Amino acid sequence: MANLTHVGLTDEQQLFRETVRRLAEDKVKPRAQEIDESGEFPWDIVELFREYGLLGVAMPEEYGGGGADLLTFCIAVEEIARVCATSALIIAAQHLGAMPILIAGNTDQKRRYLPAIARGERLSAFALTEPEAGSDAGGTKTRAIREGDHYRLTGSKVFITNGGLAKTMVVFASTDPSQGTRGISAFIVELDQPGVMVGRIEKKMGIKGSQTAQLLFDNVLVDASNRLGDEGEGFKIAMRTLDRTRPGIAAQALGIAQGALDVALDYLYQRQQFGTSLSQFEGLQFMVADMQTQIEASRQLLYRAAEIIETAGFESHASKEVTRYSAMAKLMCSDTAMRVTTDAVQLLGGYGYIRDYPVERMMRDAKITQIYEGTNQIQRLVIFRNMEHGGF
Ligand code: COS
Repeated sequence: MANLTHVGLTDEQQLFRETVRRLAEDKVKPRAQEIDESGEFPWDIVELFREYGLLGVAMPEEYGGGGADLLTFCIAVEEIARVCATSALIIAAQHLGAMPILIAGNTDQKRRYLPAIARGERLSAFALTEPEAGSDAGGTKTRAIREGDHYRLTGSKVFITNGGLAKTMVVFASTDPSQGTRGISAFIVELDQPGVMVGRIEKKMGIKGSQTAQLLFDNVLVDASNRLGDEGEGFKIAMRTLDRTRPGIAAQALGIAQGALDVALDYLYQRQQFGTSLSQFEGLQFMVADMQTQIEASRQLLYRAAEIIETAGFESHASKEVTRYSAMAKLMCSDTAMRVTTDAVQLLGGYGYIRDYPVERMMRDAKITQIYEGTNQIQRLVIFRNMEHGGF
């Protein structure tokens, strides 16, 4: 196995990386192409991750999770994404669905919902995006109207990862449209509640084994005890969630990039043209050197972001540093993934463009990392808004 040592990682984190690398190589990699071609959600991979405790790796031990830090979580996602982006997304999406409950849930809500998610018995989902509220998440039209001790929820959500598969979801809805972002509230909703319906299942360019669905809510009665935080706190809960989960997408992107570089490098040494190995051509050496440099710079930014966010903890109030680093890591890692996978396809030439080699899949998978959990245009906006002016 290649040297997996990285500056700043603890022995435990190094060991964890090696363990996940082995699992990814032995059990996930052989499934990656099949998952992409069939487009079917890989329940066998869910089972595998459940067995290895990867679905709740960074959730608190008291709720059945592995209690690992965010950096360790990122390493898990990175190593799985190196061989299969769809499989890595299963871990990241589970983390995303649980995060609003971890951040804003009361003890009863945490006890009721987190253990099944952390142990991987139930998948979870984060339902924020709507047909007309994508980047403008504050434009949420789904309504939740209070009626006694419950809310009546009506509206629709789109592009929901694990939509229709996740038994537990956090749905964002407006309880007071006159208040804009301050009128949005968050609710824990279960898939089998009357009035919850699964709409379109999207056909996608990449991450094909991941189910992306439209969810419809038709007069769904949600108990008031399932509201997370106070009325009107939903938007901030969503933003604080994304601050803590965008590094997971960055890790997915980083893993895809590393996977593509590893394939390209092997090809460079194996392939002969003009009577010599491709590795002898300086033009290609320069390409690979740039790929490696971009990946390592992205990795260092992501690992630093993970440490900063970990230190801030779940309970902390909005911190400009947390928000900025989270967005910077997501921006840089996903842009790196797109560049590196595109270059990997180029390096493999005709072979890069056909399905026998995994780099065209990696290139298709990389694209979504520049889009979901906030487009990279939104990340730039978030970074600028959270810069310290006049400080260091
Ligand atoms: N943590 C805590 N609070 C935050 C926050 C954060 N990271 N970011 C914003 N807020 C707060 C603001 O402080 C503000 O609070 P007050 O009402 O008390 O002033 C409130 O939230 C509204 O913030 P803002 O005015 O910045 O909201 P905007 O409507 O301008 O939206 C963006 C901000 C664009 C950053 C937000 O809508 C966004 O992140 N969009 C992308 C959504 C996304 O990632 N979608 C993907 C879904 S998951 S696949």
